[in-house]
Amino acid sequence: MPQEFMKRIVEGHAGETEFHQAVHEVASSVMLFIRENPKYLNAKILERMVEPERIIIFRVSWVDDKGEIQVNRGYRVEMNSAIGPYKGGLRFHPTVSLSILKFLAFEQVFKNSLTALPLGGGKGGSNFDPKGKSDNEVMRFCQSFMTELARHIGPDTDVPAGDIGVGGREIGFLYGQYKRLRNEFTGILTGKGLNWGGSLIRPEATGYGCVYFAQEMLKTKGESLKGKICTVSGSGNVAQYTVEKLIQLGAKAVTLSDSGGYIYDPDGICEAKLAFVMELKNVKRGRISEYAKKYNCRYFEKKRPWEVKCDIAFPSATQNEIDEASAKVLIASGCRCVAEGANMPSTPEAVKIFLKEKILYGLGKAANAGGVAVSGLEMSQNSQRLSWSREEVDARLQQIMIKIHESCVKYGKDEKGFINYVKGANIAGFAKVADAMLDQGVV
Ligand code: NDP
Ligand code: 2IT
Repeated sequence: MPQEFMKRIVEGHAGETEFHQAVHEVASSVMLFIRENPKYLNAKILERMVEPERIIIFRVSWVDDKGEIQVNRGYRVEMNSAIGPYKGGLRFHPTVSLSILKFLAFEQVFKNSLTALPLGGGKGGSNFDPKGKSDNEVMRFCQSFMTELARHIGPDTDVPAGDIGVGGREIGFLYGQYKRLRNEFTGILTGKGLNWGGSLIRPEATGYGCVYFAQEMLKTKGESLKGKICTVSGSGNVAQYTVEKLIQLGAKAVTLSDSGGYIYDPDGICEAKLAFVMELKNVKRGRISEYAKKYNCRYFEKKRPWEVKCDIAFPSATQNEIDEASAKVLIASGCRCVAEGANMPSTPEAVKIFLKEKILYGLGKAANAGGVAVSGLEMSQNSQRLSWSREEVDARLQQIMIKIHESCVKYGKDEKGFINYVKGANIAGFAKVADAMLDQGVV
């Protein structure tokens, strides 16, 4: 059945390799569970889950600073609304395609289910590249993008947020345009500014949550983060707050990267150095190589940080950034834990190695669920028209990450005590959505 099922996916979604990869991982994890529970088989739950409920594709025209007309493509993949309104980020990056967004939307369904909050799954974005664009160009693009998207979203229908290339600046421009079009001040996006409906801890949530998840994984071995050498990829939202939490918990983060290469700082990235990175990346929008110049450490052009010896790796940049060769190097150098801040950063071959070596492998849909979880909390606060304190949101985030870890253990622990987080997260995420779909009939 798995081969036949995958054959249909590959034929029916031709050329969408990232989507095939994400479906294959979930299907392999849940096949046995489905066979043991024929109600899911008979109702063709998995067949229905892989078919997006709706996909919107649209033209985004805008005028650049030179007065030239630019045309991009916009998307929203509304994957599954069985347990709540579609929820998931928007990605602005030149590599954005239907395959990328379908894989991300599919992952999001299971991730959101794991948070135990009422959130369906979706993802959207554009092949627009914010790099090198002025603030005004980004604003004009966002306004054009939202002019179409606004017809399809709503606080009880579909609530987008940020992802690669979409941070506080873009969410602001998108929100402004939505409000102008609809004349409504509602919680239509998450990751909003703090004085116009945003939640405290939302910017930090993915990185903090990923470190909390790593902490839970380490606890199962009687270990803690204190003194651990950590490699981190990326230098955007997720990477920055991963490093911040690692510093707070006494671990030592020694790398950061961007699409140009990585920096290796054997002394560790301290608070002052992190503040420099935040200014560099979020305000000046510069390159991580500047860090190496400023702090006199090494920069490895066009390379990824997995060749640096570490105890724990935090891939926090993009999909398929750890391949088979990198996984082998990580294992050989003594890495015993991988916590994925990014979505699907490890290739299937890399995952196979992590499972074979029985390391603590926390896959993205469990480890990085803290971001969307706090987005869910932002929606709750917006509905109440209240703002919760930093402490309250952080405490809830920690609790959610602990519960996600427990769900992984429930479905992923074998008789010898090994926890297969891939199996655990996929089955736990699947069961809740599947049961809701059964209850709601053939739709
Ligand atoms: P940002 O745009 O803030 O940062 C992305 C970082 O990754 C940048 O340093 C960027 O470098 C690097 N990067 C992006 N694409 C590539 C690439 N193809 N090759 C090498 N480096 C690359 O995004 P986020 O930090 O928000 O997202 C990072 C990852 O985390 C993504 O996989 C995202 O899906 C995932 N994620 C994000 C969540 C969130 O709340 N933001 C929640 C859960 C998961 P450069 O600047 O050179 O492009
Ligand atoms: O991949 C993700 O979970 C996100 N980019 C965050 C989604 C959200 O709705 O907060």
